[in-house]
Amino acid sequence: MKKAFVTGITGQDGSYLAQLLLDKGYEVHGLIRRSSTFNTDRIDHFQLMDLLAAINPDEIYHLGAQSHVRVSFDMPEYTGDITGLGTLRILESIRKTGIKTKFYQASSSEMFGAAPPPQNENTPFQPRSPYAAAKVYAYYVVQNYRDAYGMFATNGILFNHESPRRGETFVTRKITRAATQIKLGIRDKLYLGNLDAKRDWGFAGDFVDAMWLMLQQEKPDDYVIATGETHSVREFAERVFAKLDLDYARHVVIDPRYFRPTEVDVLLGDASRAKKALNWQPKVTFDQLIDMMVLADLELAKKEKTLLDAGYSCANVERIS
Ligand code: F7E
Repeated sequence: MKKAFVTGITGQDGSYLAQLLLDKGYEVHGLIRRSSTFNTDRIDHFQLMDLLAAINPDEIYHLGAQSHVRVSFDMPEYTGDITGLGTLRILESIRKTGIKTKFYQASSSEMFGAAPPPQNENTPFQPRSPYAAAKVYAYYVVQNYRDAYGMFATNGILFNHESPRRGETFVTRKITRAATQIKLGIRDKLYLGNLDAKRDWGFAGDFVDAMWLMLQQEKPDDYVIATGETHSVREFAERVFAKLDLDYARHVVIDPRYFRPTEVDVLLGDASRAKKALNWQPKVTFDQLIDMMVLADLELAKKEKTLLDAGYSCANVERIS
């Protein structure tokens, strides 16, 4: 039985990937963030090494990170530590324990930043946030460990990927949550930042297939994973509200709090290498993704509505408004 070790297993991608691996018969181990107040910095790397030596996984998927771009401007050092150095810590633990494992690094399209679209594996990085800079660092460290120590280490450069399990502070989920609550009369406004930013949005469930495929290859390489379509935040909002027979312009309010000191204007991925080498392509279309998210959040909003009508207060309604 193959064994996998997944960091960030409680996140959106971690949950889809764990499901995929379990379906394939893997024994799956996961690492989650611990909310301990003890200072364990000096021994944490031992714990990681002990863990890796004990599990001896065939594959490691490193998805754990501080992954919110806006938050990285408020917490740049923490982001550099977790998102950048976190990757180095795992690679070092692999090297020192000498386990033979394949390693997947969750690299990001944010690394392309200001580079004009379309972006592929040969596009030079122009990071536009502390998050993106940390991911660039991790990307090069992965390549270095591959070259220096012959490790099977790959970078999956994933463009934005969403689902009903997406965190509620990312723009797609923020929109589907709010629009469905507005539909049910739970709230009236949605506060957003830059509506003109364009993203290549795919379905997270499709994208984790690509992660697994990368580790089944004979040789390690780096791959862009994207849909090859780009849409603005405005268009996403417009379509979500329209599905609910609502006009986004009546409910969306621009709030400067959500603007970023430097923005990534357009991301549009060219995943032809992955298509050719991995035989991977996305299955879920942009419209299907929106349908899936709206449907799931409509169910959630209905439950909230029932609770509110019964006199319960609903923390979530306050929190994301
Ligand atoms: O923003 C704009 C915002 O936070 C998308 C992460 O998974 O994908 C994600 O990073 C766009 C940006 O994702 C709001 O300015 C407008 O242009 O959903 P997002 P992201 O920054 O693209 C990449 C691939 C990753 O690697 C990251 O880990 O939407 N936008 N108004 C807003 N964004 C947010 N969050 N909230 C707003 O109110």
